[in-house]
Amino acid sequence: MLKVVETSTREVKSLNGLWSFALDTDTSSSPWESTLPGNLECPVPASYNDIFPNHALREHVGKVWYQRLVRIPKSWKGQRVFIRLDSATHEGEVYVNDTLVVRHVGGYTPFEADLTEAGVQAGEEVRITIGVNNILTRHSIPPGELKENELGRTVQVIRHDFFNYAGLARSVRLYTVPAGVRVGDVKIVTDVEEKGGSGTVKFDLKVDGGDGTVLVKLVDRDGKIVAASKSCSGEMTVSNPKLWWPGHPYLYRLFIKVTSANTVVDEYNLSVGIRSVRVSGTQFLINHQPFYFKGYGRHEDLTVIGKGHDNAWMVYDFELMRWTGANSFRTSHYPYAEEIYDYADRHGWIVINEVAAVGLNLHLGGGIFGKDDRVTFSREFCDSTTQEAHKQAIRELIDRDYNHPSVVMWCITNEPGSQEKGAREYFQPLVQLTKQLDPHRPVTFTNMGMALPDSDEIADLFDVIGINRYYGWYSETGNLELAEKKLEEELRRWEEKFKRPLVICEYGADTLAGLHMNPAQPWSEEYQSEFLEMYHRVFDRIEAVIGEHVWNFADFSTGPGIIRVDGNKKGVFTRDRRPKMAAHTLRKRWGGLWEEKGEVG
Ligand code: GCB
Repeated sequence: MLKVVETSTREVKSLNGLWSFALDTDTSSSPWESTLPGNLECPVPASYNDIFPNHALREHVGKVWYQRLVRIPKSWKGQRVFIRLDSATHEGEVYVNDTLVVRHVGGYTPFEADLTEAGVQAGEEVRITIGVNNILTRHSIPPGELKENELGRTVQVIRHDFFNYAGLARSVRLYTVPAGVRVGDVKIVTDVEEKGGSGTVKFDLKVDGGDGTVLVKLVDRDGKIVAASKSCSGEMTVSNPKLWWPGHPYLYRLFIKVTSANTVVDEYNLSVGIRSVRVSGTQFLINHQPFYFKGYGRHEDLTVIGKGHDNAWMVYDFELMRWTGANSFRTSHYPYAEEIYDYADRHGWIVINEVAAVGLNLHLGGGIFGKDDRVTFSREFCDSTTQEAHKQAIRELIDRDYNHPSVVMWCITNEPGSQEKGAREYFQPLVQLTKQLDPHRPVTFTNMGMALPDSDEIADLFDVIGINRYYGWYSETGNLELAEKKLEEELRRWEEKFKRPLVICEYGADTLAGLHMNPAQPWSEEYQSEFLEMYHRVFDRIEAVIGEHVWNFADFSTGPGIIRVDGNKKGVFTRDRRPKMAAHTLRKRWGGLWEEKGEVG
């Protein structure tokens, strides 16, 4: 699916703003046929849960409805008009007047519908109604289950440690494409010669709606054409390219023009960063140089708007990460808003891009999710239908984010029950699919503490092993001396057995901002700092460790639970982004504020 851009042949209209809003329990069986009842309004983009100080809305299980009247611009006559939702969590259905135009399952990837096919005319006013369902089942990604409680009420059981925010948390837009011949898709792969000297940009264009002549130009930031082609697919060589480096990105632009009967019928363009990514032995190489990941596991999580995308907070978060000296992050535990990857491309951030496959694990420790006697990868929980949904989530993520230079690796699951019977059968086809869809990027997963080097069934399938560990927190609580010994012993076993790069994708301790203790005790700012310092000592002793992502960048909202006080408090920053002592500890280690040297075309 093409990213939405404005060009001489394509226009965009944002539908962000206030929409009428109602719960399914308050609406008729076909709410799209008339005006929604009541007078609630909900902003888009935003999760709806925290907008209303009301249990019924915050803990709603099922569908909600958004509705608004939209005028299709008169000037759009003769164009094809699409509606595009950047996400609807976890399932969306869109009606234009009384017609269902699209239904989509999967809460963190975009979908769209051709409104022209539904008979929509330029100049007309239409009623757009969007149903959004937040239910997670064992066949969804992420999986969950519905249960009935003793009051006969349906409750949503989730198996992940973040609040089940839902709604339209990202942009909704209308856009046009030419009615006839037009660019349908474009995929870019770049590479860099080992000795420098030249780079290559492979491109693969799809032209829809008939035959046209194509012109593809790669242009540098001064507007100079550095390579051009008249084919739909091919490889362009750029001599002495300006490379896209972490912290020092350079973006070219690829301009695509489609001509038919001597007239330009479509124009499209996108940014291209020339860089290579490879794994060699225990190293992760970007442009043939070893790269060390410093940064965070994060969440899309803000007060009031939940997982809503907001540009002010986005820039602030990137600036805070840069202030600590971080160079990278993981989109734990789902694909983030597209604006975040565009920003990362322009500012040289490295992204480990994660599929929303979290909670494929019935036996996770820590007491967070309770006890369960079932086998995770079996007919009882994650079965072949779940696996199909998981494949679809991988396809949609790779399709959406293939062209981002910032994305260096796909993470196809977080902390599955990878020591369990059936895990290998479940994951092998998923790794295969990922590599088939993108043979150029390494694939990883994050392993959890119950699947050790000798019991994990899947680690050898991956190019890089992501490891989440909590010695000194969930075990050896308060005893960093013993935690240090155990952590080192275990990491050495991973290194010896798998001889490939290890990225520590999570390590952290819940910390109450403002709580100080001497000597340091769990929950205090001192303990979080000493905990991180202990992990860093161990990482520095182990060659295969090529990255450290602290859990978490900021405190975040979770479901209720006896080990969560107003959410998860492992943030280096509070939920409103005030630094804890750990932020200063990380600045010392990571070098603090780095200078931005981006050159963006
Ligand atoms: C984990 C999970 C993450 C949790 C974290 C914690 O291993 O991957 O989602 O939030 O632990 O704090 O318990």
